[in-house]
Amino acid sequence: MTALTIALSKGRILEESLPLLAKLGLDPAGDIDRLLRVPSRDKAVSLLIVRPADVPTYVEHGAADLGIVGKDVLMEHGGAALYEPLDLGIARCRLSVAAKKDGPRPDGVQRLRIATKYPAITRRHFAAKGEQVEIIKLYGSMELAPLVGLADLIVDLVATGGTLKANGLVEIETICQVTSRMVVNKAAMKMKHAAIQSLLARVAALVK
Ligand code: PRT
Ligand code: MG
Repeated sequence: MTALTIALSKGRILEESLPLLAKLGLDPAGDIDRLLRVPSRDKAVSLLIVRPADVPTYVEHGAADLGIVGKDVLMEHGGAALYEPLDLGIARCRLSVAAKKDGPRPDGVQRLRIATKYPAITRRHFAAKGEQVEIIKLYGSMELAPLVGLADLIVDLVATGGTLKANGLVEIETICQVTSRMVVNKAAMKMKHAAIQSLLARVAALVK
């Protein structure tokens, strides 16, 4: 039996991954609220519970063979060092640009200030439109930035739109759709080919 390690994104992606893991017989056999490494019901598979933004790092370096992570995180991190064979269709949302509803349209401003957790995606997006922007990196609660004059716009994830609305913000542009993906370490894909392919086939059958 080939041992496999899967890095899971703690938080909402983990919540949405649990039903899938259960169907695969890989549900955590331990307290996922406390433990950072838990065995799964299948003795050959262990699970790492890590911050979403750290999943690509664990998988790239081979500390985990596979991972479950949002497309937003992959795009920001740069996914070239990983395989991304499967879209799991979970934790669905979109990455959007938003502005203050009543505020003056920030058109014609010399250099827009954009608050975001996604500086690389934001820079690429505006550069592709020929716009130079000032990026203000935040780690959360981006919605606050325009309200207090920290930024003209934000780039953030939107699901229902409820958070934007509650803060008097409106979506002005969608950058991309986001779902969670299964990623695989490149060396593991060769060395543990049979075990990984069989797992991927079982996952694919569940999400198709
Ligand atoms: O704690 P840490 O900072 O490490 O991670 P985190 O807080 O980013 O984790 P968590 O649990 O929020 O999960 C983040 C991942 O879930 C993202 O990388 C996405 O792939 C996915 N995801 C899916 C979302 C959302 N939907 C989502 N709606 N992540 C965040 N949101 C937030 C959004 O930032 C905004 O504040 O929810 C709010 C908007 O939701 P609505 O429904 O009001 O539009
Ligand atoms: Mg968080």
